[in-house]
Amino acid sequence: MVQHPLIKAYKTFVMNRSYNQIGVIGQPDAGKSALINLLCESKAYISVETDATLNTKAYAYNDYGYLVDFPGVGTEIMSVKRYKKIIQSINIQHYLYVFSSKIKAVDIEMIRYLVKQGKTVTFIYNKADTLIDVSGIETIDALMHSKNTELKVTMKPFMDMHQSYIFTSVLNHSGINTLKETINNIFDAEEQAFYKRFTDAEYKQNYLNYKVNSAFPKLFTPSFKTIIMKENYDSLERTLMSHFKIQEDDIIERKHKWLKIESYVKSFENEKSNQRMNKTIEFTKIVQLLRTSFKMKSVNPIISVITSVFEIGIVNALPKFQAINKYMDEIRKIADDMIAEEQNKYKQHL
Ligand SMILES: Nc1nc2c(ncn2[C@@H]2O[C@H](COP(=O)(O)OP(=O)(O)OP(=O)(O)O)[C@@H](O)[C@H]2O)c(=O)[nH]1
Ligand SMILES: [Mg+2]
Repeated sequence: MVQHPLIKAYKTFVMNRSYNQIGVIGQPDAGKSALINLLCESKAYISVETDATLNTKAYAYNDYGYLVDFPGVGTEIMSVKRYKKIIQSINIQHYLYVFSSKIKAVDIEMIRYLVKQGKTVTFIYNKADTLIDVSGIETIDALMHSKNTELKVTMKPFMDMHQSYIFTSVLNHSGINTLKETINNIFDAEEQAFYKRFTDAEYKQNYLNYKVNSAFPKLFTPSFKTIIMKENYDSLERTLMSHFKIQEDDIIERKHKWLKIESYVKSFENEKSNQRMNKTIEFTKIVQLLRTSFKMKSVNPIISVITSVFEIGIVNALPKFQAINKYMDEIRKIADDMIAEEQNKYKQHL
């Protein structure tokens, strides 16, 4: 089923605040890429946003989750400092830390950093097929046991250490099912959390607030002045509708009482209170309207808007601003209805 653009956009908004990626980091040459290659059916990667794009690649693990391939920690091209920067810029909560040899100082530094950042770390010991005691005295179980002791002793000073390595081998596939289970559990929990957020009333409001706030720079382009001077609001209406990803059909379908910006202007102009208000109050009200309803971050559009207010005259400008504000409110209401309908559909599945 093709999803409505508004719903798609809301989904992306919630997704960007969720965790559908697991980072695969660890020692250089430990087999991180080989593990991902084995675990992910789809070999096609998608690049991760942010400037980490150059260094990381995300591979689809299942319908919900991605495994993100990182370069090895502590190589010449990837200093620990740079590595930390990448981790900071990426929206990943869970990491698999892959070893294939003794724990080194850079590993400890990285893991300590991850823990400090509130990330969860799962320890993998890959190339388990190479765990052989050359003297033939120790069994594989004894070797694994001493590896786990090393891990616990090293990590204990800075994290709750109740986990052991998941021993894996890309060569003979040992431990791969256990690893898959661990990954599935993480993604299942995250997917549940995603749908909880998706169906949350507060998330819907956050999204709509964000849409209202980000409408401002789109409305107040250099042509804005001419538009309101000529009282031709078509393009403003189109901009707002496409910004909220609402189509005429959506409005008609919902039989929403719908007025054009122009009619709102007329009704605001007819309000007696406007004439009674003193000019300072009116001006303050416009600025307030701009600040509260648009919560804009940049100062330039506000200057251009204030300039046009002076040119048009405050008394003339006020009803126009009120009308645009009211129109945006109406669009917001429709978007709110549409998201609420979708939320209810999903709630039945939860
Ligand atoms: N014996 C054995 N070799 C493995 C295993 N996994 C990977 N390798 C080999 O180890 C080498 C490194 O594998 P990669 O997957 O490139 O390692 P990586 O951790 O991604 O390396 P960087 O990205 O450079 O840090 C390759 O030659 C793999 O074939 C394993 O389980 N057992
Ligand atoms: Mg690699």
